[in-house]
Amino acid sequence: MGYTDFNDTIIALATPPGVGAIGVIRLSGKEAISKVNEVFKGKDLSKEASHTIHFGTIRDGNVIIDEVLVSLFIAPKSFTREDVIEISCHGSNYIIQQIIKIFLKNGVRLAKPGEFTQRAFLNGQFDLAQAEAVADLIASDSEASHQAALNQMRGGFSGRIKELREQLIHFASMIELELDFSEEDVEFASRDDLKSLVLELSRVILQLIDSFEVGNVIKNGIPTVIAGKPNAGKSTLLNALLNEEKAIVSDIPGTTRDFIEDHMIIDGFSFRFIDTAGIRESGDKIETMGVERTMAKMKDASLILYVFDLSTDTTTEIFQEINKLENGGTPFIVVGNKSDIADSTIIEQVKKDPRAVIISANQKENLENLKAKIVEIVNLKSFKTGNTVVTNARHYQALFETNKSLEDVLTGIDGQVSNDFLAMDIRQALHHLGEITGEITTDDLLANIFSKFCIGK
Ligand SMILES: Nc1nc2c(ncn2[C@@H]2O[C@H](COP(=O)(O)OP(=O)(O)OP(=O)(O)O)[C@@H](O)[C@H]2O)c(=O)[nH]1
Ligand SMILES: [Mg+2]
Repeated sequence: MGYTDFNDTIIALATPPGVGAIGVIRLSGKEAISKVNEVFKGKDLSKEASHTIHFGTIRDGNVIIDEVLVSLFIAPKSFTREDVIEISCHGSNYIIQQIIKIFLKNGVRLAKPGEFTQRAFLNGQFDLAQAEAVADLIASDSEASHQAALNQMRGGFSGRIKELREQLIHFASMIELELDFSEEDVEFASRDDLKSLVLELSRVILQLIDSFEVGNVIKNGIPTVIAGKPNAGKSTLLNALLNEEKAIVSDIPGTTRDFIEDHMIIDGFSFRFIDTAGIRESGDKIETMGVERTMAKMKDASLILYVFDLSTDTTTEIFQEINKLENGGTPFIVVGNKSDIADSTIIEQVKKDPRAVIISANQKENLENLKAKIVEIVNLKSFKTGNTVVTNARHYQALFETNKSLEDVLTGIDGQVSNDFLAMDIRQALHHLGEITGEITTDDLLANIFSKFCIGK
């Protein structure tokens, strides 16, 4: 049985629960207009044009519940492509509950999570990848993640994939046709053309696969680890960047034992700053575990802010440490801290390294330069992107599987395997491609995707 029953009319609060200036309740389905008409006193909505707004009251019997504005969207010109009504009422929990209750009493059903978007998908408003982008768009909290989601919702890579998929379908049918004429040894599908199509498809898919790392980072924040020796001022720096006393600061080396992280948006990028335990040999078991975790975090980071205490570290120590960082492979910034109490000679020497920024974390000096440097490095890694990026793990998985099948196709062409094997591999690739845009779906898959949406979307 399908997840959606199209004969139902559904209702849900579309705005966040809780008190607000207004609340918007959304209905969608065949009976949306007639059900609202039963309790709305103002105008006969069945006689009104689409995309119009009407003032009136919602009544439960003779009792007025609220004065409302009703927006009318007549199928198919609505989000779900069904008749849709949005009731804007006063944003009190009581009013919202009362209004929804009236409709539930009158045979309207409470929407499941994501059911409005699911109906939009099933009615052909957009493909599956676009529907999923709706959820990402709602969840996006930075310019970059917003852009990636918006891009995808408006078509993104769906168009290109659809186009290549259609060409591949053409080849598949040609090869299957050849099977019917196998006695006669004809070739409808040029193997050279097929090969270049598969190579082109592979290229696009590999690009999308590569973009997943970037996409994932955009969605979840760029992991930026603050590391260095104990007492270097890492926690002070975290607090200064966040403008909040998030981590404990003290002059006792080894204060931070576990990592502490928080989000921050700089120049439209979402960062995940992670303060870590100071790196040193320690007899303390817990501190040693902390140091191990720091090392692991540094490996997974997109960027390391390596903090030096310019008032105690020597240049030899500092350049040795920089050497080690270079071997680690992760991009890093040399943060020379405590400029307020450090010698000018060491400051001048460290400054020579183009990756260095000299700051005073507790005096909040030169933090703007540090932020600019952070953004500069991130820009180099092209996390900001007008290009389409894959942010969705399900798409990533399907692309990965597609690519495997395409490799089989290529090996098949080169090894001159029989047509039925070739056709099978192509069909397999088509299957995985179709999973992305939703030409191939199962009820389980749909239920799984849409259940992650909020109710009312
Ligand atoms: N003068 C001066 N002191 C600073 C500066 N930044 C941090 N400190 C001091 O340095 C000491 C250590 O700071 P923390 O931020 O706790 O250092 P940490 O690197 O997190 O240390 P652990 O958690 O032990 O690894 C504290 O007493 C801070 O007040 C600075 O820019 N100038
Ligand atoms: Mg600390």
